[in-house]
Amino acid sequence: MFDTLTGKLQQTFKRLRNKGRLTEADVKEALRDVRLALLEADVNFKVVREFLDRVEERAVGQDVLQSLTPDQGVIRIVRDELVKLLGSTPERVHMASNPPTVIYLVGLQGAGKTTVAAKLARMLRHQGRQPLLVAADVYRPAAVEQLKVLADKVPVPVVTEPGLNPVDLAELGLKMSRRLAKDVVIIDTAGRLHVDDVLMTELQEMHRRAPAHEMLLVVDAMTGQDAVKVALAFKERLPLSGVVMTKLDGDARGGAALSIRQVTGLAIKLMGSGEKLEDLELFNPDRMASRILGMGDILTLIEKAEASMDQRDAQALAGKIEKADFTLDDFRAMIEQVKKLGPLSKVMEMLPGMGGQMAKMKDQVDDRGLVRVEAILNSMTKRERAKPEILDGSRRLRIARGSGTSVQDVNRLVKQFDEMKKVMRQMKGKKGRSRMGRLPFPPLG
Ligand SMILES: Nc1nc2c(ncn2[C@@H]2O[C@H](COP(=O)(O)OP(=O)(O)OP(=O)(O)O)[C@@H](O)[C@H]2O)c(=O)[nH]1
Ligand SMILES: [Mg+2]
Repeated sequence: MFDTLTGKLQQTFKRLRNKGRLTEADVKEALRDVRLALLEADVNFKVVREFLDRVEERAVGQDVLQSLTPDQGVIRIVRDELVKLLGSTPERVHMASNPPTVIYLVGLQGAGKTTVAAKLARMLRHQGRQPLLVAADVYRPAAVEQLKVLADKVPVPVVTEPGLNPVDLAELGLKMSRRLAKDVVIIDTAGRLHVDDVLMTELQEMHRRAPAHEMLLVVDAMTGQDAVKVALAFKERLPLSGVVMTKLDGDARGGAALSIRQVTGLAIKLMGSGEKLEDLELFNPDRMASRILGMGDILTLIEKAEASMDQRDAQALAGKIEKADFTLDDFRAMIEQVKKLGPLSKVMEMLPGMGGQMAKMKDQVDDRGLVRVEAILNSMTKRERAKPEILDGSRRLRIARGSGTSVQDVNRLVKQFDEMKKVMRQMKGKKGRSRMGRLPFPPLG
């Protein structure tokens, strides 16, 4: 996410750090680099100017320059202002006090509306809600089928009715939700190539007959400032309540995410970070600023771990780690858990210091390492996993053959495992570890 921007900002701050004492001129020079980085990232020029004015006013003050760590003072100010740029506090998708909550997803062709509809249904289901999808894109031939396929995976029911127009479909969706006792109606609407009058009039009519509690504009982060223009045009005609920014996993430059709030006043409420159904996150300005500055996003990572882990498994595992009574079988279970967090490259992106320059490294860790470790573990017998000390030369050779790896690979794994156990023994009894401390990462193979 925003690798180029993050890399540039990190370089700038590194130069600042290497200077020790800072003069006003040093800070101004650094801020010129920040300006360039933001402009290259396609952030709206007016937003950039106002942002830097605010940062500069605070950063060249004597209290910053004469502090013991002026570089950190400057970085903190940039971070603060970035958070403000992104909207300060997270804004949620509101639920109606009197259900069903009606949520419209609107936007241009290919922005990600249909995908977001299914992702949002999944997220709401995980929160204990009962969503219903309405396939109101009757223009693109395969649109209804696409939504149904995604909805089946959630799973969540879809309202469709051949021959009905979008306005009638929205109304039918509302009626069906009452009949089926669903508390959220998510309406997937048709996209257009450009903002056009027919579409806007139709959406207005839908809203008149089945009023929206949330009308979310879905925009593609890769389209940069165009996304901002689209948002302005939609906002003129429709009561938008927020933005869903998609494709933040791609090599978007950051311009759309960093400008849309300032230019349109619309809050980003959700973000899409991949093609899979679980790749939808609540947008959090504070965490996003940290990610942009390469400071990582440990909080999101912990939340993901907690959401994807079976609590009982996690506790049992933690108990074993605490007692240093940990076998290769447990190790295998742990790898399963880590895999649920998503591809390793994505996990690494959320670790501090992994943005920018370090981002190159993340291309080198891939999930093949994990797959190899798993293959080796699967080729062992249950007894071998429970008592790795019985792994002699001939057993290791058999395991290597069985897993399509080499004896060296097997040796390395056993050695890494021994080392992990050693660490666990050292940790044994130590209290007050962080939650992440209970989740040591397996070797990458
Ligand atoms: N990488 C990535 N791809 C996404 C994301 N969201 C959507 N996509 C992909 O973008 C393409 C278009 O998504 P759709 O959900 O069909 O977009 P739409 O707005 O419904 O498009 P129309 O119905 O044609 O207007 C699909 O191939 C999706 O898989 C995302 O967050 N990341
Ligand atoms: Mg669609």
